Amino acid sequence: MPPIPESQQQALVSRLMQACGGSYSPETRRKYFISGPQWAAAYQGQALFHAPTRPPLGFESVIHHLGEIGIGWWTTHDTDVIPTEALGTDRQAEIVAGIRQALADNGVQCSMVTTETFYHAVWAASPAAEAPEVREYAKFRVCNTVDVGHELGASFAVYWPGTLGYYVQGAIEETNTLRWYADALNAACERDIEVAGQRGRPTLKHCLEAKPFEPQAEILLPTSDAMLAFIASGLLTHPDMVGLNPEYLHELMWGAAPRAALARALLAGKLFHFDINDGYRLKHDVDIGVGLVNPLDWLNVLVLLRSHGYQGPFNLDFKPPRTTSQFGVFEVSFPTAVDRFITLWEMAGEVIADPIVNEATAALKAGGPPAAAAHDADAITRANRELLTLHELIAHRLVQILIGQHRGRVFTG
Ligand code: GLT
Ligand code: MN
Ligand code: MN
Repeated sequence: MPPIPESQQQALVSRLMQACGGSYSPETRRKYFISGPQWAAAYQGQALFHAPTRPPLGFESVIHHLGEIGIGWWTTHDTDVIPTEALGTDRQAEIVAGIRQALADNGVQCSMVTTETFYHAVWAASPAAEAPEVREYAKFRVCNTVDVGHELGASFAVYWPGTLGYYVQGAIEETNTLRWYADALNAACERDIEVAGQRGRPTLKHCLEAKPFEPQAEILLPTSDAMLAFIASGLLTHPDMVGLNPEYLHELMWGAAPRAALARALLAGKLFHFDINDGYRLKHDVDIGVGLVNPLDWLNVLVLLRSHGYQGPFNLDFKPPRTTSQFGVFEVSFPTAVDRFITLWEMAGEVIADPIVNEATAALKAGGPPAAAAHDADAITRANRELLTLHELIAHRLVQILIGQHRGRVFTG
């Protein structure tokens, strides 16, 4: 192939996108509770060893593109859209009014707001630092985010306490830090009760998000399970208002089965919100688009969620790769992520309705004939021996559904 002139490269990408097929209409996409984060769309590709590869992007452009694609909800950190020095000022009110306008103009709603308590130098020793001024400032920040959330019509607030941990041992006392962190969350819940009352709105759902490592070496609340223990620890004054925002990759990062982590959250009644993406075990938070790495696991995750009535929010917390251009972020990255999610979600419905999966599952639950002696381990084993092969058959069936083999798709060479 001859070199492709720069002026023809976008057209080539668009033509191949069309050729891929399998995309849903914006109307169909809007039926799912899928949200697009400001920080994902505006991510410039920077990292510790990486310079940015894309230009900065404001909320007007992001909201406009999400509306066009058919992503009906938008999420943001306070400082993704409001400069740190403008927080809580008249300038904030102007910006928030501009966001409301952009949302209304593009048919997009704000579902979630979150406080950046990790990027600015003030958080070097975490939002629950020893210095009381830092902790008071953290309270101001989370309360201000609650205000912004109500102003924008959000229903969820997320907390990722990125720097709640340490690099070097012995410098902090963990129980103090956790108590201080709880103080900030308690302040946010109190503020929420007050503002929701004034505005006649329901209170927000406050969702804790764990990440096992990065940016600190050691993290005090590294997993969703640690967060559940924290919620139940007695440190929170409104534990009923606080639940989880698990992230698929963050559970995978520490070596967990994300589906099992979600199951534990469901049992606790704390699956409030879900960050969807993909990546690899025991590696960095690469935030790859949902289903690009582990589609079979994703299918299984969605079977669990669908069968427990969890319908969203599904927050596209991925980072378009550095190799993707600004044009590609909205031409390829976001639409393909949404469309893979929708397809996997609908396939999960197929799994739930599949006669083979259902009969196999029912047979496993029915078990073999009761053994003559209830405490005869060998007899019980024999009575169920052949049925247990169904585990592998079910796993095969899930792969068949994933790759379309259940509909006769075979390799023809
Ligand atoms: C950051 C983190 C994400 C969180 C965001 C919310 S910030 O990008 O890695 O997983 O969801 O604070
Ligand atoms: Mn996340
Ligand atoms: Mn992540």
